[in-house]
Amino acid sequence: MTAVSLTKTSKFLSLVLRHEPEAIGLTLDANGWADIEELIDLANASGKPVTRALIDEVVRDNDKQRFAISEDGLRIRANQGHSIEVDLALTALEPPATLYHGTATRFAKSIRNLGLVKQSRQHVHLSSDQATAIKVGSRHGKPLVLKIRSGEMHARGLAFFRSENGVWLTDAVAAEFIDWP
Ligand code: HQG
Repeated sequence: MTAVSLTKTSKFLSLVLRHEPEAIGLTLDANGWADIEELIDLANASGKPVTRALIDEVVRDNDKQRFAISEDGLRIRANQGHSIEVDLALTALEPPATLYHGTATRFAKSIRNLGLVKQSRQHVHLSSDQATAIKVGSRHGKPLVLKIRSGEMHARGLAFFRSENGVWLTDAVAAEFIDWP
């Protein structure tokens, strides 16, 4: 399969599995799973040429492992990044002492005032390494990497989760837990 069709399919899956299943009339269950056959039928009916082989390839080769297929092979969901409410049934975990958040310099002032807030997503996303944080931040402009004192937050009772694809998630990060470069 060409890289272009894989990227297009990945973007399409992100749209319907994280943000707008209704765009093709799809329904997700409470845990964010969609029936793969139904997704393919609805996608094709709305003019998106998606096949099972293409989906399997995207899930297998996706650089960030954005999607997971259920053990029975019948269902698919996004591992994180939802704006619609789904329960990923993640277990709270102790985070490393430090995590990183990649953002853009233009958000600095507001972050200093408000801390990190989840905006349209279900969580604030944090990375375990700086290189990933730079990539995440670059999507928004000139990257700015903030160090988050996650160990201290956890000690204060704030919950952390890690998605299937290794992204750390938390509800919010108060300004006091952020170290600036
Ligand atoms: C910023 C991608 C102003 C925040 C990535 C970020 C990630 C504030 C933006 C995943 C703020 C939200 C998520 C405040 C936070 N004032 N700006 N108080 N608090 N922000 O896209 O973390 O490729 O919703 O810094 O790899 O950039 O989609 O979140 O810049 O894992 O799989 O508000 O999306 O994954 O932007 O990215 P986003 P994000 P995928």
